[in-house]
Amino acid sequence: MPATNAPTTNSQLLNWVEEIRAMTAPDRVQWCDGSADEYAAMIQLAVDAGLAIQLDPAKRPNCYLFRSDPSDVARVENRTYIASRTADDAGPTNNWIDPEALKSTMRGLYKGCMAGRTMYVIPFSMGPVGSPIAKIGVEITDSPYVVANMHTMTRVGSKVLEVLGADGAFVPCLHSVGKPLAPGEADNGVWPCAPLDSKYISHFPEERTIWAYGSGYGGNALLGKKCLALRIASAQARDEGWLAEHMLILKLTNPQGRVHFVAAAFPSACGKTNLAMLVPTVPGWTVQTVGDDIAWMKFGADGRLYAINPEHGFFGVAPGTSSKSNPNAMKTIERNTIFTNVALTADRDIWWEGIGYDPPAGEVVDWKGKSWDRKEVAAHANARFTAPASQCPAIAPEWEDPAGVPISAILFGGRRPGTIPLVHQARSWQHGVFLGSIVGSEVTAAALDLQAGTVRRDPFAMLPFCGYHMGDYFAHWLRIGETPGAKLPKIFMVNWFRKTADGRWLWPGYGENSRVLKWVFEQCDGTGQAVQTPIGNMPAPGALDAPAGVSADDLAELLKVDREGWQREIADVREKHYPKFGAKLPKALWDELDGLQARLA
Ligand code: GTP
Ligand code: SPV
Ligand code: MN
Repeated sequence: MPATNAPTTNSQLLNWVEEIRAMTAPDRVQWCDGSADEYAAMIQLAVDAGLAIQLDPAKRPNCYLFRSDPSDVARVENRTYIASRTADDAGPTNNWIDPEALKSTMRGLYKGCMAGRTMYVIPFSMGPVGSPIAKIGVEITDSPYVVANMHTMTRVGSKVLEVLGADGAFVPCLHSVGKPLAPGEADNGVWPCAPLDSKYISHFPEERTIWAYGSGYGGNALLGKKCLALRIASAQARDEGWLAEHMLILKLTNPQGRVHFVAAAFPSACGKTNLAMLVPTVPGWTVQTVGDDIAWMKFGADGRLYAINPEHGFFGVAPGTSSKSNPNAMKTIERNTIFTNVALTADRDIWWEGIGYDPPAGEVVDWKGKSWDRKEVAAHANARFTAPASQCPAIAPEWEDPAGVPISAILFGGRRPGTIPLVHQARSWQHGVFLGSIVGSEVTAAALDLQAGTVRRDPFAMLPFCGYHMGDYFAHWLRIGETPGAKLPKIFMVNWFRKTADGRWLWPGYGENSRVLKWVFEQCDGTGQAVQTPIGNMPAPGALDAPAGVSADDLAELLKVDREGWQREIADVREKHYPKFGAKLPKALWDELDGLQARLA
């Protein structure tokens, strides 16, 4: 069946759809229009296939629970490929396979892989439809779960095809769960996916093309997010002089009504959603959300960096989300939300570790679909909610402004039990790039194949998301700082995750992080009280007051320069981290490392 009834005359798109149809052999092709009816139909298909459960509509209207296969619960970093023409363009931190060899392997997998299924064609926009910074992608998938999630996470629909027109360009995003159905076979309650070693999340940066196979989960399958808006967009941003980053964007307003916008890069499951939706404990201050995961930043005519959130929803970590830690997220997910791998209560509601209350009486069904034994976790550590950004009570009025918001400060951070203080400010853009380049974090459950808890370097929180050689990426950031007429954001490093030797959190985090945001704001305004230290500016004594439960000693520990810790940090960067990048590690960063060492001596 050629692409009849196709709602487009774009011949490139029509040809591509036909090529993929012929290769994957679906039973039928359906062009998605992004309508509420279509969303409902996708959910109904999943319910009928035993893959989704409706939650109590009185408590949680239009909300559904999905349980994925235990082998398919997070991004798979060691099955993710940057297949640029040469291995050197992918660099030492990406997996590389020759693009022709990879395509040949994957064509073998794709052959007939949609048998028994419908092939959906999803035209979507990252960024407001028609905005000059938005990018159009078209995802082909055989998963109704993916279609429904794409409705929430991106802007899907006929309007996108109108903007695309007869000859507009789009990023082709091919996805299959990799589980063809034999005649008469149905999913029958079993989450469809392929075994780990035939999963591929592949990127062809020069061609701006994505091929994903075998996983139905999150960033592996919702291809607008990490694949397009970060890996492909980062390569495009390098070529065109802008930035595609793993950053939240928030609007910070002081009691006098003055505003600064802040972007922050923390590795996966290290607090972006929580900071973006924060309810300040400091009286009179307000935080509003522009985005919680991705920022595209370009210079405006005034020389400032303007950021847009290319997404349309939140794919947020469920465990740890409570009315106390993140009331805005809890309100966002009251309706129209897909929950994946959380626990189900007897009253047909959701539950997870750290939700802030005990489950009601009766059986709790864990994320694997078994009666919860109360020994293992009820919700998977990377269980997530998919909810429309527009439902967030704290959403900033500017969140869909195609012009973006001017960024005053950029924060870098990660989970570091020691050494890295609560906050310090880079001495310059170049020093800030150095701080971004050495970001380290304890690994979280957001990636399937890594040992949670060990510290790894995750430069700019982009290690799994940079679509090219990370040494070139550092150089790109340095070049951005040399843009003539640029009024650059100030750069800070923060760490909410300090622990005592006996494992107690030194800092309460969440809403109390507003104390740090206040100091950042004041540094941007020139009214902050700071002391110069060998590592950069830090809050002067009294400039940042301790929240309840944080003793003066704790605060001193949080804000001290740990010279021994930094010596170990420098040695690790010098011996293990920077050498990975070889000749592509910009000399300016070695200079920053030497400078830091000299100042600490
Ligand atoms: P991705 O969506 O994977 O990119 O993650 P994210 O960076 O948006 O992380 P998120 O805000 O969802 O937080 C992940 C986990 O960290 C949750 O379990 C949070 O409860 C916890 N967390 C977030 N902020 C803080 C904080 O300030 N302190 C502490 N101790 N935990 C936090
Ligand atoms: C992350 O892992 O950083 C996420 C979730 O934001 S996923 O979209 O699955 O990559
Ligand atoms: Mn993320």
